[in-house]
Amino acid sequence: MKKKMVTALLAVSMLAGLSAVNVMAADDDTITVGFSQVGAESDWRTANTESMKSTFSEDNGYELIFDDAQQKQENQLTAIRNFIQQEVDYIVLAPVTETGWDTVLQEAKDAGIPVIIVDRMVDVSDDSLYTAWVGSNFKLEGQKAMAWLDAYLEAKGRGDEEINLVDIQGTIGASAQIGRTEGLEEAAKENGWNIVDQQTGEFTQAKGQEVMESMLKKHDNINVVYCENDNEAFGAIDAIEAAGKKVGPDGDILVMSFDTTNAGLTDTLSGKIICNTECNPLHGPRVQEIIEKLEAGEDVDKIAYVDEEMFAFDDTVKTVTVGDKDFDVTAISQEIIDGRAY
Ligand code: GYE
Repeated sequence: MKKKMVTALLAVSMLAGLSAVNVMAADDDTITVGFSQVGAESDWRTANTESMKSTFSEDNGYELIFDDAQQKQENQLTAIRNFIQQEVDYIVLAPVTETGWDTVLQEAKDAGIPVIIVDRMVDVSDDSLYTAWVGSNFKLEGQKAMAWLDAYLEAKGRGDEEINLVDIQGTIGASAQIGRTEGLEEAAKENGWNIVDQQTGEFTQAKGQEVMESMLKKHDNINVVYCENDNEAFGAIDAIEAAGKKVGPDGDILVMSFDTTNAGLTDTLSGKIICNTECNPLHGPRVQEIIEKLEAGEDVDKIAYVDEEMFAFDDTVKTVTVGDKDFDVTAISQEIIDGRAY
């Protein structure tokens, strides 16, 4: 760990007549974590960053080197190489997209630095290039959302209607996009729904709005907008309302979303977002647990999925089934929103 710094501190402390042993001990206890974060594109991401920063605090015995890659993989590659040079104890990577990590993760492995992947996955030829991954089952999220839509339309007597969906996708190539898009496409096929348009909104409100505006100009028959995160939904809702259409249970268009951030659930309470499938961003303590186990020489799970909930505007649909598993759907209330951590 930061050998040059320890040497420098030793020299200074010896000159000052301090105990070199104390300096060594203090430095040895601190665990240095380099965290390469995707960016700050969404409310989800902000909550994720806060979770990491509050967990890997000085008070908790960590030194966190935080790098915001501004949604660019090349920035993440640079950050990881800097972490290796700084001889951090652990590298934590929230990868923007799945591919393109083999070389830099091999460099980390050669340097003997364990890499923990959070949130989205990496697609590497050799799984030993990372120690552990923790995040969400994005395909399952999409499947749950679609099972909800199927049950909702059925309950509203619209089971036999022609249904036209548009998909505002996340960052193309990100696990959250890949899984949620897959969940939608498979369900559309099964149920005979039309996906009339599909474009990326880059997980941002501004792009979500822009994409929705262009879709509304091209199609006058949209029944459902499937937004792959809350911020895209905020932009889409603005665009729909600006075009003179109404969102919500009694409106022209149903907006669906993922993340269940505070603002997202507030829009769910009003029905602007009809169904919101949780994606939990509070990964700080989960990564900390992995690091603590590694420090203690214990085994860690290679892959760990987080349990997630579902919220809807009302209780029309109380449970959904995906495969052989049932998932509860909670009708959102202000009390629930106030009691949540993000
Ligand atoms: O849904 C979105 C964020 O990868 C799960 O990234 C994450 C996604 C999340 O920008 O809001």
